[in-house]
Amino acid sequence: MARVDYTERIPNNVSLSDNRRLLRALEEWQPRYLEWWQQMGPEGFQTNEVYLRTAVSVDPQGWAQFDWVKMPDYRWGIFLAEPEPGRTVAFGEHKGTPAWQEVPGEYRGTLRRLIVTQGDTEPASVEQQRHLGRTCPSLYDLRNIFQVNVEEGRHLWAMVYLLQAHFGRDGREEAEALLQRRSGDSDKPRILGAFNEKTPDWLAYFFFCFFTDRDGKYQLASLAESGFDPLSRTCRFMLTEEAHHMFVGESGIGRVVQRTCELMREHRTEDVRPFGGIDLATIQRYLNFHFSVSMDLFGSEISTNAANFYTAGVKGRFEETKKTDDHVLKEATYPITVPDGDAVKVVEEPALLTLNERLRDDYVADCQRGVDRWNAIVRRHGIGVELRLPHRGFHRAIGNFGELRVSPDGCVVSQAEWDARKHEWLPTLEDHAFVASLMTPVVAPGAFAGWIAPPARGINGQPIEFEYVRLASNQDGREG
Ligand code: BYC
Repeated sequence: MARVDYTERIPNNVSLSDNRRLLRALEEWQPRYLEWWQQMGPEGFQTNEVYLRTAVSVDPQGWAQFDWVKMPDYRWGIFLAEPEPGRTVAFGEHKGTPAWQEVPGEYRGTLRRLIVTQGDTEPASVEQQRHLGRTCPSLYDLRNIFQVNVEEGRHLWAMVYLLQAHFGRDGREEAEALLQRRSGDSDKPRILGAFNEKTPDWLAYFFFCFFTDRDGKYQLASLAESGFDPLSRTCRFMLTEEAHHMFVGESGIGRVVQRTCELMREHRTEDVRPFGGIDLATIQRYLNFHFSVSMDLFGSEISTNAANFYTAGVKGRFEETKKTDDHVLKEATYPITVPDGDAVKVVEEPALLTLNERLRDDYVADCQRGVDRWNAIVRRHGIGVELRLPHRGFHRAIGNFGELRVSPDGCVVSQAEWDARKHEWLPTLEDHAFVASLMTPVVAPGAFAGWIAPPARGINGQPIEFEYVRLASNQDGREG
């Protein structure tokens, strides 16, 4: 069961060949997906060989096989984690009953919407990142972004499989619509805010992988608790791939910080721009932006949607099954932060209504651990500056703080003060122009752009100077 069948046109471990109708539907969708990939996937490099990992089984050990692959030939397929025998719904009003193998009629709309929202983010991120290969800081980074891109493509496959297998005609229509919407398009935008923002440069990209992919981790982990077993199994496997994306983000920013600190020490100044580095103040402003747009992805602090998802058993909490409470939460409360005049205060609200905030809290704690690791790099250089997560109310568009202006340290400020100070808090046009000026491609094996340190080690035990993307055989990647 665990092994993936690669003799099929669509690799899978769900015995697709036994279900002719579903197989046909997916085979019809496949060429349209490839068309989308050619149109909206990475610009250039489509005929270059890339050192990519592909899933060959869903076992915790050895699911990844590394090989040279041209991206359009990547074996996108359908992989579900192993079923857990006797699995039951772990929370909500169906707690303790057998997990569902088919969609319960009463939750059809809710589940469809969650799956579509999740699915929509995957192609969106590929679209947001499509131009970045042109300005890669190294072959190592180029390979990593392509790995992330093909896996986001596979995550789209994962959601499309659920739609096609379990939602009939509606599911087929949604699968088509996932290929029609476009990140940032004013007529047919992607569903969630952060996925319509631009990812203009590699600093933004690394922060996106750190903050926005981490939202992916928390949302997928909550959906992995779902009583709808196929969704749970799909998300469990997706989470193994997601870990690499966050690694790319955390190590990417870590390497930028490292390089900045080296330049600060060498030139005894905070202003490393003249030496081709990205100053910590600019890094902080980028951090503020990406953290705040990712915070919005958790929805409102008070959400009847979230309460309904939970009570229905379709979306749980992070690590639901490890928690020791009643998993029904009808009586429980949870503290949330709300605006209070020009400050904020903490109030207790019903736990069921505040599930988005609870997940956001888990997320913030995880983000903080990453920021602490970046700060350890700064400290190792004997530099007394700290990167900080801004206040949860800062620069929010969704929820209690959506209508307010809040400074990074958590004070509610007037529109006038916001306008006067936002250049201190968010990347300015000038910051973007400066970072853009550093984005010249570096493609010699083992070479790195001057604004980022090399990684500690290569991919899959290969040396750092390994030719992770073969450009020589084809000039596609280097042409304008
Ligand atoms: N932008 O009760 P509310 C990933 C809408 S990332 C726009 O506050 P709810 C990845 C909401 O839809 C993970 N609209 O929130 C990362 C609702 O609309 P309706 C993606 C927003 O419903 C990197 C209304 O506001 N997965 O995988 O409890 C690369 C009121 O909603 C936003 C998921 O999100 C927003 N930010 O929760 C690649 C999991 N926030 O009903 C991939 C599935 C809220 O009024 N989605 N709204 O039309 C969900 O669980 C929920 O839909 C949300 C929102 C958590 C997103």
